[in-house]
Amino acid sequence: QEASGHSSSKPKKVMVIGGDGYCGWATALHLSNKGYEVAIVDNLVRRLFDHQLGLDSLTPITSIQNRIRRWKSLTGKTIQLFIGDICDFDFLSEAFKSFEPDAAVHFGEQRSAPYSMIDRSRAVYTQHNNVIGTLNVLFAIKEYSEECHLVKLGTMGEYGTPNIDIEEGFITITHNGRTDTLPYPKQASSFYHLSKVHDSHNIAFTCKAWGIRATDLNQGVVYGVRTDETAMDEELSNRFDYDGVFGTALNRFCVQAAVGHPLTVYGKGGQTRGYLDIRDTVQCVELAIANPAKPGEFRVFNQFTEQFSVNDLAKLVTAAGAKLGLDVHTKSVPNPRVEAEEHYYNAKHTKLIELGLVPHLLSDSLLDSLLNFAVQYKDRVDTAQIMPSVSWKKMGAKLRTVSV
Ligand code: NAD
Ligand code: USQ
Repeated sequence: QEASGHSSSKPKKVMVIGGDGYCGWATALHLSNKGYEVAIVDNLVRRLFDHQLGLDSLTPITSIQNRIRRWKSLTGKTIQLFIGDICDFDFLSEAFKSFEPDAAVHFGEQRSAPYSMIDRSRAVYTQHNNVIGTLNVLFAIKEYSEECHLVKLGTMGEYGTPNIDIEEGFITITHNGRTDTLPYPKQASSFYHLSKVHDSHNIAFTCKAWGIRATDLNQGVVYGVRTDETAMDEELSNRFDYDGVFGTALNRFCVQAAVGHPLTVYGKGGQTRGYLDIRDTVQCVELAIANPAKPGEFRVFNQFTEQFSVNDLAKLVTAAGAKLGLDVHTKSVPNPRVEAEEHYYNAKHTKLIELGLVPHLLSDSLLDSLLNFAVQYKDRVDTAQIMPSVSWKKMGAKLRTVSV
């Protein structure tokens, strides 16, 4: 499809910031496979968090250098690599000047809500890393690649759980007889989710002030592991987090079922969110790049395919486990978070479908394969990492050290 913006040429060069992470690695390979020239920018801090907290991916992952070498040897395609911190503007400037991207996909943030709620230092780190990193990307685009389209990973959690339908970014309100279309109200519920709200405001402002072209992808919770490209070779394996800090709901439940740990439903389990398969993450990002925002346009897409409550997920995993001979139980865990446990939830998600997204819906066969995958790696599971260890209410200024 032809680019819809100012320049009608198809974007060719894509910078994937955070390209060593879960969504970023799958996306970098997918775009490379589709013929885009790809550069990964990453400071590898996600690997450092694992070392600091004593965590590990369920799947063994090799170094980013080995990953890229393997990709080249299998496909003949080159991925450039810039190792550094996007909060360091000199580094980011060099990467922009050297690569000259047509699009920058920005995954490179601290993305765990529990991590941001460990203590003051982690809350401050998260907001500094995410907000300053994104500001630097905006300045780099303005200075060095004015035409570059920013595709920024936001989160459905920016909206919280209001008692009305959630729109895609904007809501038309009539107040005292006058009508306007305004940013949808934001009610994030962790210092991490709030960092995304701050990012969205900074991006919207620079689109207006400087004419930046941007797409904010408010993504739901991602599940799954294999994509066409990461499944090509063991050295291309993606990471898969199951621990109480970085693991997300459905991925965690599959690993818990595989090792015979009760499924950890927090509180009443009515917490409802939008979810999507990682194969759709890569598809959505590709669609956003191929159909760029216009100069000065701030677009918001809600990037998820289906809504589930945590109780729905537990039921689905229990039934899928039974088919594989796994005896799956659920345990209600006192909720370590502060969030509504029974609430209305109905979020729009039509804009990516209109651009051509064909969703991979959560199916029995996908659950079977995810569970089989978890069973395959179950000897690598450290069951001590499964229960949640971060409390929204108990966090404070005191530095929390990790006890052995
Ligand atoms: P991840 O932690 O696996 O990957 C993030 C990557 O960014 C890591 O490789 C990390 O080293 C890098 N990074 C972080 N800060 C950086 C910095 N200052 N400079 C350079 N690199 C930096 O996370 P993910 O699950 O792949 O998520 C990617 C993005 O998608 C995040 O912005 C996240 O908020 C968003 N998102 C993720 C999910 C999900 O379920 N995983 C859902 C919705 C939105
Ligand atoms: N939950 C459980 N049990 C668990 C884990 C989670 O009941 O073992 C509940 C949580 O309390 C929450 C819901 O499941 O109500 C989702 O939690 P999660 O950890 O799967 O997801 P979340 O913290 O929201 O964060 C993840 C990603 C984040 C992304 C977000 C999208 O880590 O980067 O922004 O999903 S969204 O949820 O739409 O905001």
